[in-house]
Amino acid sequence: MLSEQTSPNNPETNSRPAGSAENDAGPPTLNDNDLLEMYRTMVLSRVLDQRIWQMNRQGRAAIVASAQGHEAAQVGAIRALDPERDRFYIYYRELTTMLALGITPLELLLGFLAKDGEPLSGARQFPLHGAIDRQRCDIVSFSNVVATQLPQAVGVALADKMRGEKRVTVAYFGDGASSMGETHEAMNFAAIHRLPVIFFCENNKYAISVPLAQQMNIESVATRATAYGIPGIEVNGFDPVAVYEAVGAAANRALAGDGPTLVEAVVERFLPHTSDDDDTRYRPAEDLEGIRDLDPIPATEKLLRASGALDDALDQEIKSAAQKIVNQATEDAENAPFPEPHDFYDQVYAPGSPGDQS
Ligand SMILES: Cc1ncc(C[n+]2csc(CCOP(=O)(O)OP(=O)(O)O)c2C)c(N)n1
Repeated sequence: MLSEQTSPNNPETNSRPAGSAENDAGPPTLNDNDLLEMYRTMVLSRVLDQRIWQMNRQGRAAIVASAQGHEAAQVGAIRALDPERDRFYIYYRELTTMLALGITPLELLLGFLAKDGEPLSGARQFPLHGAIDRQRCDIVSFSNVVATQLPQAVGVALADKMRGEKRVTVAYFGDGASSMGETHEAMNFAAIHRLPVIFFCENNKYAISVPLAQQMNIESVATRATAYGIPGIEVNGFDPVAVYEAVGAAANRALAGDGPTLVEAVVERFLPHTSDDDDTRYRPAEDLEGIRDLDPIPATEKLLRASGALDDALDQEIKSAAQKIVNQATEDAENAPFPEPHDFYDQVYAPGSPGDQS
């Protein structure tokens, strides 16, 4: 099923190449059941995100960078990848990505409440930071210093190429991060060595309070790809199918040895930068009203209803199941203990290494 939506930056097409792709074979076509599953994840992500935001306002949860508005882009990208094979160098706004990779709402909430059992850092880091190892899937987020994850992703992709391992590494980042020096170095190096990397930019048009026009003299982040001689694809990030197709083609290129691709998913940030930010100081209220009309969750619901894959009863079931899962996870996370002081270094030093104090 193909979406009727068009790109906010480019009303002509859903995706637009800025460079040339030698191997632009797309991924398998999605059917209604695939889209229904993606819709479930998007609904769950929205309910969980709203809960975390609410708990922050009640003083119960730490800082949160909301993924509201980014759900379709994140779920579409993961659908085109293989959680067991690929590597995910995420940034702080990846709640839907984490759910789509199989991290549970409880595990995510444990991080926001700094409770024991959180899988990325043992709840010793900023929420969604740390790493999960290969036994589950390779998720890495060492810090929120903007753009540092790009050279890290490129380094690990180089290692995979040298070892002859067939994996795709995805580096996630925002439009603001695309203006950083690390981004230039990472894309340049990955292009020269034809590394199996997807640079996945979620362009929500703001870097905290700085709008796009004040961080770059171009309209589309994807056009940066031309400078490195790699394909750059701008895609409507409110359309999960369009994102799936763009990322699937990029993954095929990477696995075929044709090198990196820059995929720019154009999205909107529905909430302030983080729960510590007040966007009323820099963002006009009308701007927010307009973008809410493009919300990808009702849009996907509409598509599924139009194709007959979703009716009132099923939609109700999906929405109440999400609410139930999040309610249970909230209760379990609140009842979970805080970590013990003695295992503070467990996530820092490898067992048996000089710093190991276990
Ligand atoms: C090197 C560096 N400079 C500044 C910051 C403060 N900072 C945190 S997030 C952010 C904006 C990033 O915007 P963008 O990359 O567009 O991602 P978004 O948060 O909009 O998803 C900034 C400037 C930082 N973390 N690291």
